[in-house]
Amino acid sequence: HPTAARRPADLVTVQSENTIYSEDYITSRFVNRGANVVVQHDGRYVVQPNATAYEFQTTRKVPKTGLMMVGVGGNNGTTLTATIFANRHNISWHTKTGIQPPNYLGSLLRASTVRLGIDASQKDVYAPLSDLLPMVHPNDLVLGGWDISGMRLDKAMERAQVLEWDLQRQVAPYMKQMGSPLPSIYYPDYIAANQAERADNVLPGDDKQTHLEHIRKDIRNFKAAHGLDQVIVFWTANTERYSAIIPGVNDTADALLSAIKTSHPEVAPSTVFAVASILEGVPFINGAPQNTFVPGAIALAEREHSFIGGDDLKSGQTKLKSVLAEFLVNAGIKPLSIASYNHLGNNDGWNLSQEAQFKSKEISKSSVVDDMVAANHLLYKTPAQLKTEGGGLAKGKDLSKGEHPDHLVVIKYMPAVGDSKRAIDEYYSEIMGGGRSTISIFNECEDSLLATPLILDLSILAELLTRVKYRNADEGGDFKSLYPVLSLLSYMLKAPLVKPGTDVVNSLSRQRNALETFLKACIGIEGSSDLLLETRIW
Ligand code: NAI
Ligand code: DG6
Repeated sequence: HPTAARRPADLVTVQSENTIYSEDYITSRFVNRGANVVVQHDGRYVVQPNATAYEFQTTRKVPKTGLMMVGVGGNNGTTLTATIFANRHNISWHTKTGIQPPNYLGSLLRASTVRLGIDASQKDVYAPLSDLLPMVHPNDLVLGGWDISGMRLDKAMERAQVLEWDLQRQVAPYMKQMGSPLPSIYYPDYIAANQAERADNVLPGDDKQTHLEHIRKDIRNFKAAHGLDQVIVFWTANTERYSAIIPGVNDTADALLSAIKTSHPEVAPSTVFAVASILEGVPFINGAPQNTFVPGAIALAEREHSFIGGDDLKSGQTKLKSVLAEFLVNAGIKPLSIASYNHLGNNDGWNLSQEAQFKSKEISKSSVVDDMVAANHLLYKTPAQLKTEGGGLAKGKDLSKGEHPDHLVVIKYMPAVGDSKRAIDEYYSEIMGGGRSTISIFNECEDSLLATPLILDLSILAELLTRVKYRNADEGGDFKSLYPVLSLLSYMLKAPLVKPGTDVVNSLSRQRNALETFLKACIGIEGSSDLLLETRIW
């Protein structure tokens, strides 16, 4: 398939003493500016600005990259595979409204731009985000993966009922050529019982160590068979129940490895895949909500310097929530309750109709407003304020983490609507003088068409971040890899995994800003583009 770059490399070139282009690397200098703050007893804030200079070094050669999806036979897996074939082979299809060309709408990298600066006539200049640094093009990803359902991919695409028939018809021969997914790990109590009927492609036995070794070998074989430089492993399989965190079982790297050796029941299939990827040194991303990354898995990733990212794709309702909740709180309006309902009729919805799997999703969907609420103690009292000033809140609320809006998440399985999820949200807020504001939202769209571009963004960014190294500019020394938990991927994730002990950022605008700032830093551009100082002075 075509792998030649369709556009010249380094479309964005920075001319500055901060940026050096060599044959192999882009090296940039970036000053990270922050502030240390001390809140005094009398409530005053004492702020000391700080600045640390870093150098970033990005390898320019884009590796030949494979994407191995766990759950490749599902709605996301087949939709992504078919979409890449459509784009790669420039397949358009007939719909009732006309001819639809292929595209990657919904992908931050392929369908959004970033402001670089102004031109000679003071007009803003925007470039595609994907042009900032050399990145894998989605069309060039070599696809493969596992599924507990052995259905051939063309048939699995049909089963998913996501794509228009005329598109399915045209990509089917390519999907057929890919054959059936690799057999996968199936521990029945981790996913809903209703999934058992499709589990006809499973690794034999229940020895978790053998399963781990099998998956490691699959990754190596895939890499060798396709002559790949890099592989990304992506969990887009069913949502699992949470694993219990048990000291001595999954709390440390060694405990987790020996729990796999002894086939402990609290090691999930997704964790076996994560461990396999970590040990193979390939990035692993969890697109579902369960706690795949038990503390032992994170510790193992740290020890092996292997990249991980997660959890759960932030595609629709939650993405909007991470905008709206921030808008309200930052506007000084106080959400009192947020009620989110949705119903859908795809296999994901069916799996989530079982309590334990719903619980995993409920947790990831509910955590998304926490940081916004915590950022405004004028609206929401902190635990310390509650202690000194008193609570005065509704009964039956857990105030140990401070004041918080009521937050309800309901998901119902409704077979008739298939992949076309309906999401209904109500934001009920307090405004000035005891007034109330109610915002209601109804959204309907194909779930998998929102989710699959995120799989691409996450995979492509994860690959890129493996090629970025850094060092302290004043101290010098060797360039080092980034910290293994790739929190820069947060924009695409409902419950972002971050370095233990650091704060999670859920705000969509802050997440995008962080990513954009980082990519710009790698080419030596710094500064807030939204200040627009030149437009505010004489
Ligand atoms: P799906 O149910 O259509 O596909 C999941 C696939 O995983 C199925 O083909 C199933 O046979 C397979 N599977 C289950 N356990 C497996 C295992 N241990 N190993 C290999 N394969 C296994 O679901 P869909 O819609 O593709 O979603 C996939 C995941 O992504 C779900 O966990 C879902 O909650 C999550 N997600 C989906 C979003 C969406 O909008 N579609 C958005 C956010 C997250
Ligand atoms: C129903 O909530 C099924 C889920 O898998 C969601 O569709 C998925 O997590 C996307 O959620 P959201 O909140 O980002 O639209």
